[in-house]
Amino acid sequence: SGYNVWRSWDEPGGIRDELYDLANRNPQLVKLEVLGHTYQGRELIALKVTQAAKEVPDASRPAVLYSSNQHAREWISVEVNRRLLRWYVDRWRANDKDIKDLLKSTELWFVISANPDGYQYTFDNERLWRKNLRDNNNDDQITVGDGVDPNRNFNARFKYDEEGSSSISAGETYRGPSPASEPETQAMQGLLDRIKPKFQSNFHSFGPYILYPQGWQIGTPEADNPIYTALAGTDANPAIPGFDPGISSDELYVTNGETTDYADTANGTIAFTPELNEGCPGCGFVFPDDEALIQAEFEKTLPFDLSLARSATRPADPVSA
Ligand code: 0X9
Ligand code: ZN
Repeated sequence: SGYNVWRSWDEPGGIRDELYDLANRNPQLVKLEVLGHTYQGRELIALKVTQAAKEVPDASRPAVLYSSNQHAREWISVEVNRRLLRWYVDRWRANDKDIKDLLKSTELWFVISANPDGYQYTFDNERLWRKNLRDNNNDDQITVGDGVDPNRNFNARFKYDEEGSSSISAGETYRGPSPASEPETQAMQGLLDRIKPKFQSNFHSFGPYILYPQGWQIGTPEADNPIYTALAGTDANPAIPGFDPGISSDELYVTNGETTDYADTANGTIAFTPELNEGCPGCGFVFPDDEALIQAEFEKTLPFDLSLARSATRPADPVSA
């Protein structure tokens, strides 16, 4: 791809290949599942990571879901989540007792690219593409007016108002024609309903924030669940250093049809949206192609990510980062 660190979905040795490779090399720990297919036919892939992954039925152990790349251009979310996946596999392979015990009691799920069509498009065509590749006007080509925002298409307060999502197909927050109309949404929403994770971390950029439901609320909402503050931390002591924790509608802006609102409302999943850093002042969605900076962003989030996994067997009394 011409980058030092970033890799596209399709390229040989790219993200898709890596996921298959990881599953093939670790059959006792990793199970790869194809949840569905995108408009352009790419696989929507989830990995389950747990001891004897292929023998134990899905959702037989308390689950945590780590998801990323709903928004095509947010490459840092792919790298942070991919490194987290590898970190668990490496610790398990190194016989780290703590992680081995964790992976006997808990199942970790990873969706590294929730929007592989859009992700590939940011490599091949338009670096700042956000949405999926629905052909809104059915002209058999992708142009500026196409795409649905995957993070406005969920079946939670879908279309609640025009502030939190757009009716205009060319809009960056176009919600799509109906709740879960998109293959990407069906895959994620279906997975959430099936495994009913105790916790979800849905990585986005850019912040730094740790956002949590409900995102649809207008005005000054109150936290409805103290577990959120216990895990995200406080302004003075955030679970990820330098990040700003808060209710998403209050901290950032209002959304509807949003993933973590769905996860929380439908299944009681405690679901966070870490908005990762931009990597340099003014970089925005274009995090620098710099190994040290990318690795540092991953390491910064690791204690928070781990706290979710460690809390899965005791969700009412979580272990903070
Ligand atoms: O708008 C989004 O979907 C997320 N921000 S991003 O810049 N990555 O596009 C935020 C979603 C969190 N929910 C709310 N802010 N309500
Ligand atoms: Zn995003």
